Amino acid sequence: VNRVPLIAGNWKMNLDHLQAIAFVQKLAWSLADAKHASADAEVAVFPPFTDLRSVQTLVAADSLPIAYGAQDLSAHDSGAYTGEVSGAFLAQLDCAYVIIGHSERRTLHGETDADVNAKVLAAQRHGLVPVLCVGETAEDLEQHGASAVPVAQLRAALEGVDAAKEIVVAYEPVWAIGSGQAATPEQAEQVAAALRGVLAELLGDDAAARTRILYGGSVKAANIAAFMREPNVDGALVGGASLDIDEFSAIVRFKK
Ligand code: G2H
Repeated sequence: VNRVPLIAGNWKMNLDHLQAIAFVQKLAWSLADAKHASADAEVAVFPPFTDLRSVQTLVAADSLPIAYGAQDLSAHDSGAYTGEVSGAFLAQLDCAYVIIGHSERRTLHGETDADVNAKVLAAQRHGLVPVLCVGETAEDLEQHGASAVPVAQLRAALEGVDAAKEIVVAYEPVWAIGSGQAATPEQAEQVAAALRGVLAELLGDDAAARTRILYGGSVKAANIAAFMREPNVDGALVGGASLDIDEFSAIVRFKK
């Protein structure tokens, strides 16, 4: 199976409205710029909720080759959930993707494996592709090795999931997030291979072969190619380096 690489920029709570618009325009120019090599990857950005409408308008106006999604969604479809955003609303904004279970949500907002599972199911109900984040802390790594916690998180998140619907998995070791200390490509490959094994077991061989597994955690232009050379790594979820247009443009143009 030929998996199209996905380079996803997770802006987190960064870039205000004007910066967001400027960034998407610059990214579109960069992708179209014939002076540079073409990007062989699908490119996606994940702005704050408040800029999804603007990004939708920009992308639709010029049919820009930029996918986008939200950084979170509610597990519920509608109702008395003050401050929450439904997958139905994200679908109306033509979001293709939604990040679910990022370690910052798990750690800072107490999201459990059950919450993450409910959100994955909610995303699929509304036709959104979940970008499901799993990863171990430094303590988990020391106590259980690299794969145990991500594998357990993936199993929990996939409960009741429809194998026919697309899902993206992002392996993000918590110790590598925003730390400048990325995992080695070999570490990422080892866990990605274990995650693909779980996908095969729970969703079947076809779904496992189709599913893109991203690496995330201190990805930058200087290290993206090494990750992409690993057979089970199909792209990257990029945080800090996705906020710099030159850096992100270089990342999406990685050459193995
Ligand atoms: C991990 C990653 C993006 P960074 O959070 O999801 O961020 O690239 O800044 O480590």
